[in-house]
Amino acid sequence: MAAERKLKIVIFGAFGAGKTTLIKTIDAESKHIEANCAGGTTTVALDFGRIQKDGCHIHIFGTPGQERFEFAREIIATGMDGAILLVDATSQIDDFTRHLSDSLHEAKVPFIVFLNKCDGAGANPEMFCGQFGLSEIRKVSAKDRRQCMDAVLQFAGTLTPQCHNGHTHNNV
Ligand SMILES: Nc1nc2c(ncn2[C@@H]2O[C@H](COP(=O)(O)OP(=O)(O)OP(=O)(O)O)[C@@H](O)[C@H]2O)c(=O)[nH]1
Ligand SMILES: [Mg+2]
Repeated sequence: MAAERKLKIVIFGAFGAGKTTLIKTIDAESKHIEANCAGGTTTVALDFGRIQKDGCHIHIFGTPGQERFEFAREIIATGMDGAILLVDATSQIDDFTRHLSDSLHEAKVPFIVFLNKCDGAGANPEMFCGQFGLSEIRKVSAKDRRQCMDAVLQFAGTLTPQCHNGHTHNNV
């Protein structure tokens, strides 16, 4: 019997960048712990979704974007094989997004930047050129299932599962 491959991918990003939306788009059965907030919702614990493709089980965790939930991000990040930094391409890059990018570089975790909300006229993806070192940057809309699946699966294909002993890729 062929061995099953398992990957853990964690999505980081500032408040309202679209992390929960992306996970809902790629997995209709995904789970979310959210609270009401200013006419919408905000993640107060985590999001969890799954994709299964060619014998590979990809577990995707979304983190809370509010800065005060740092402790939750640290717990969710434990043992991740790769990370996606989701950035709202309709606004300027903020300090918190820079902090997340620096932390992921320091943790030496493979990560990719998704510039989100590129479906909208207000998106300006060009302004992010050179903002994330050598990390790959991809334009997406978290509301477009095909785009999100392609982007996540292509990234997952570049990852090697880690030994999940709880000591890898922490402190983001
Ligand atoms: N037009 C457009 N709107 C989007 C897109 N992705 C997310 N949104 C909207 O952006 C808002 C915030 O989306 P969420 O998915 O809740 O953002 P989040 O990153 O999970 O936010 P926190 O959990 O609070 O950090 C919602 O109103 C979404 O509908 C997108 O690709 N295009
Ligand atoms: Mg959320």
